[in-house]
Amino acid sequence: MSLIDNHSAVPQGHTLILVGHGATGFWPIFKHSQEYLDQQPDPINRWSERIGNAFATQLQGNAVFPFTGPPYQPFLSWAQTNGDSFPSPLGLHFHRQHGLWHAYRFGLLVNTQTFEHHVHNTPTSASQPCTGCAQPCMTSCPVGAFSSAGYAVASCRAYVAQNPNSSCARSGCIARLACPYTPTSTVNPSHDGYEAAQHQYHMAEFAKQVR
Ligand code: B12
Repeated sequence: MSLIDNHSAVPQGHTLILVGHGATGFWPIFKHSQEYLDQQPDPINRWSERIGNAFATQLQGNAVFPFTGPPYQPFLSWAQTNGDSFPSPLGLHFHRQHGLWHAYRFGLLVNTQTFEHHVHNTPTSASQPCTGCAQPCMTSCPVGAFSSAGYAVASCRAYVAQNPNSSCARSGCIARLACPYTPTSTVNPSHDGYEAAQHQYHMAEFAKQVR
């Protein structure tokens, strides 16, 4: 059942809190979780459900998840509406604080009244450094998967699947890594902040999807 019926509008009297993370912080916690360690499929989705539903219960609200679908809930459009992010040339969104290295894990739909003293719903505006950038992200993909025509998912996936020892598969998407912006949330500015195991996990999951 969808809590947000038309897949975009937040019901009146409710506030949607998007919960996600930048490059750092998530993996050190997640890698010790029961979901990661139990070797069952979709550990991040199951972790997100456990944590998201627990928060929702505490806040007497409901959790929504980015992976429920198709049709999928428009997490990135929601983030953009709030001024948190905007579409980068890659299609991935650029977050005002985390650059290209952010992802959402769940949303919390709560009664606004419960939060009226806590929620400061002032939309912010993500700065747009892509505009003046040489955009090395668009020219660094080994199979040219990103162009003005969009994202060639099949070429990207085939390359990663057939080249498990490539830089993309071992150290993360080269196009995403080419972004010169240093996230303010990254502890070590010379690195995107993901652990190698985190890159490898995400790229392996991506490579094995049949969609
Ligand atoms: C289906 C899907 C995919 C598909 C197809 C993507 C596509 N081009 O259509 C596949 C499997 C290929 C994919 C891949 C990846 N995805 Co993906 N994906 C989704 C998912 C589940 C649904 C997208 C959708 O149809 N939404 C419905 C529409 C209505 O939502 P929307 O907000 O209005 O639409 C926005 C997106 O379509 C976005 N968009 C447009 N073009 C592209 C291209 C890319 C590459 C991406 C990621 C997004 C994107 O712009 C729209 C708004 O401006 C979302 C989660 C979600 N619920 O949105 C994650 C999501 C978009 N993916 C995400 C990520 C991180 C990835 C990967 C980088 C994962 C990885 N490997 O680490 C890869 C990209 C490949 C790479 N080079 O590494 C993040 C994006 C975060 C960000 N910074 O922008 C999301 C939001 C998931 C999350 N938990 O946060 N993904």
